[in-house]
Amino acid sequence: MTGRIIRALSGFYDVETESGETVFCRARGKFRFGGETPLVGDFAEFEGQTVTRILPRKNAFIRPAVANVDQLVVFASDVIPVTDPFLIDRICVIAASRDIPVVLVINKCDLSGEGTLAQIYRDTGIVTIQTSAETGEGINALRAQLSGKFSVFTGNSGVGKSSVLNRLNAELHLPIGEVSEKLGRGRHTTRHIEIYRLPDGTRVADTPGFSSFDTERMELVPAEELAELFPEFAPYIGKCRFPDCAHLKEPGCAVRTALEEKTLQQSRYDSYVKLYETAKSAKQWE
Ligand SMILES: Nc1nc2c(ncn2[C@@H]2O[C@H](COP(=O)(O)OP(=O)(O)O)[C@@H](O)[C@H]2O)c(=O)[nH]1
Ligand SMILES: [Mg+2]
Ligand SMILES: [Zn+2]
Repeated sequence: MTGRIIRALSGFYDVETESGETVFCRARGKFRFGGETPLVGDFAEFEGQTVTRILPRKNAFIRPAVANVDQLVVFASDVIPVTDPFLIDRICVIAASRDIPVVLVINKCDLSGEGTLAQIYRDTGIVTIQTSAETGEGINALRAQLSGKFSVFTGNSGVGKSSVLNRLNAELHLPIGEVSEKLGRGRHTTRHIEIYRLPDGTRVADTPGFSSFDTERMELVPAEELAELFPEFAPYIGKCRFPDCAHLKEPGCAVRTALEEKTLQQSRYDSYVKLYETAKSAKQWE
């Protein structure tokens, strides 16, 4: 039989069958499918209660550890906790480099209204939805965006991923965390990755938030590929004086001109430069 792994906990797997049942499985022996560990989102063959084979993946992430993702939903907030736009940009670039669509959800808009993040991302070409798990604002727009796909919720702890998922399906009752007023940081209430079912074949994986440890170990995209992964840079690429312009300090740079004219957002450009420099210095150490 084949099914999809919807939960993984220390060597045990919940597998959803085609008929919608959940079978509790363990993996065969000391599990190594040619070095691959089964991931949440994997389609797998199983016999009885043993997973015997992982089917080829469309894509896979290590942080968060999920496979066969249709879209990544990056959660952020302008208020307790404040999301660093660099974290958003970093995730967007990794997803774009693998052709995985991204949706940016700016939650807690009941507390912040049209805040800083909405302004930064308005003209980036990134699909952005403002939501409130408190008032329900934007929840239907998000529901429409999720419909029929397998989406993975990601973002820093405490921004409201689990709260929004509870809003999307009132039967879930996922535990939510307190955000410490003092630290402005969320606690990691969600400790594992699990796929939840919504109507119309919609699937959503809730994941624990990122720690700084995770972000330090996120994969790097080669410096030369970065500019094309910022969709709003597109009109300027190829218009710089030097064909190999890195858009850093070169004279006659169309990207920097757009920045000076405020057509591009400083925050996005700063992320580009930071990612560029990180990728370059990592390469030197190789
Ligand atoms: N005011 C307000 N609080 C929210 C909203 N969404 C979540 N919270 C609160 O933020 C805290 C963290 O929520 P949680 O869903 O656990 O965040 P997660 O770590 O991203 O899953 C909880 O105290 C929630 O009640 C929202 O839209 N508005
Ligand atoms: Mg959570
Ligand atoms: Zn340039």
